[in-house]
Amino acid sequence: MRTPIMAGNWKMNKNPEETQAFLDGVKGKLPESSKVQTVIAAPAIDLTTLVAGANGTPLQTAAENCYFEDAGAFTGETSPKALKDMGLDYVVIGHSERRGYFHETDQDINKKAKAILKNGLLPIICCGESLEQREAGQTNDWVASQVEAALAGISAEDVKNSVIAYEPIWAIGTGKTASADQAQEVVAHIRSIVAKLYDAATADAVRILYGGSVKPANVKELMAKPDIDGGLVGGASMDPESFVALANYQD
Ligand code: G2H
Repeated sequence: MRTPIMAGNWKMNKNPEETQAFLDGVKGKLPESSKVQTVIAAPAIDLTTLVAGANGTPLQTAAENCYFEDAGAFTGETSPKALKDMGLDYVVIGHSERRGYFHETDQDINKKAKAILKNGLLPIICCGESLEQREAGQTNDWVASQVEAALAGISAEDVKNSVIAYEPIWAIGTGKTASADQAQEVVAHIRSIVAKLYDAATADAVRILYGGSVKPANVKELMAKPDIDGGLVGGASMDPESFVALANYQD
């Protein structure tokens, strides 16, 4: 049995003061982590506030990116070791916005995943196809190649604890959600790729989220699908009431 995860991804939104207001808004309203794990991924400048406010609550914390070296002359980058020292739980890597706007490659994402795991954090590895790729019938092959590259050289044990997020680029921030059937189809395909690369036990354990315009109105239908283990939610994760509704989708 895989524990569901509802993860917010604030992207480049909110300052520390707004982060604190969000934490005050969700306080006491999130499910126990044995029922649904809740995670917020926030900008680096908000992480001190986020970690302090989440301490002692079920909320877990994530960075939205990091570098693959622990320290050194890498101006402007964030150390995975420092994130671990601060008390973070997860790091989102390979989001299509990072791949697209900041030219991150599959190789970068693989190095980041290894650095994150080495430091005792867990990666949330994003993958997903563009509209052109979907229309050309390339979705499954493309997503498989992204997952295979991201996981290269990572042990089955580490993969079992990691999280993969399927985010079709055409559904991100557009209001256009993939239908629950479309999401299930690709998420099941990703699980079959993990089974091929590792084994059935690893594929059975890894949590695979869907992301792309998830909101309280569509979360139940998505979460009813057998292979979808949660959501990576942008726009609808920023308002405390909306995030509380998403986290309590089972009620
Ligand atoms: C996809 C998602 C969060 P949104 O990027 O990762 O954003 O829910 O706004 O489509």
